[in-house]
Amino acid sequence: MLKAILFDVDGTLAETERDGHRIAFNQAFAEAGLEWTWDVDVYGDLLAITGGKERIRHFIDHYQPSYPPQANESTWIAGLHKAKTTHYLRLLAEGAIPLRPGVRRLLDEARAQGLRLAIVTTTTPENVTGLLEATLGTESIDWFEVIAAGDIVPQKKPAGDIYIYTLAQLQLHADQCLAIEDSGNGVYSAKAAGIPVLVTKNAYTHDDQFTGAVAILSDLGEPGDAAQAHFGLNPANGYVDCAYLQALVRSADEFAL
Ligand code: XBP
Ligand code: MG
Repeated sequence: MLKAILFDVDGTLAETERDGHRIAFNQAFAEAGLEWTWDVDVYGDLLAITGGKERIRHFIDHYQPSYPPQANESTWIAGLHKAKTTHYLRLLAEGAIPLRPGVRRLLDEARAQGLRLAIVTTTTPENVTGLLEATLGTESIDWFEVIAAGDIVPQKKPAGDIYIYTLAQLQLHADQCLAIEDSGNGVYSAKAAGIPVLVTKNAYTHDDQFTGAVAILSDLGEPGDAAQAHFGLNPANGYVDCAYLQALVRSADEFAL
């Protein structure tokens, strides 16, 4: 029986990457006097690496091999990432990043039905509260019993750490929960914790491997604006509601890839 919905953030609650994080990284690079610009395509490749600090280091190692190593590079990267977060929070506060279709509707229904809610993300905790405040209002932060984010676990997605941590915080079993994710890394992470996963794809993750997902949709859908089912159970109403999520959990074994 479904007890809790575990929401990924970037790409799932909102399309934060192309016009949010990517812009903020570029603004931080320019501010630091670096001639690095992550265009839409390069950023799409870099999204294979989760975590902004890890992504910067990967970029240096694989795209800027001649870049002079900084004394204490980790501290330097952390400082650059902190600047990026400041730019990203400003973009959020300016209302640059709306929620994806169906997110607000599903959150409202889940709360009305007494389902427990959690956030399970690789992004920095301030980015989560910044997105929630900008799109749902400050009080929405309290809708989520757990906000598991960023460096709170030793290994980020695709490792299962962040989902295992969230189950422990909720004191629930994996089969009492359902994760909603957008990426292959996210599916891998939730599956590593034994949690059934619903995927809502986006432009950046369209060609990811979602092995193990119980269903793959274009988005959560809205009344009058149906979600497209790419794999697994098709939402009876054309959009994801709590009854659909309950059906997914009940039949998770039957529909998994
Ligand atoms: C997506 C990520 C994050 C963001 C950038 O997280 O991998 O690293 O791209 O945020 P998820 P930070 O899909 O798990 O929400 O720069 O704060 O890491
Ligand atoms: Mg994501």
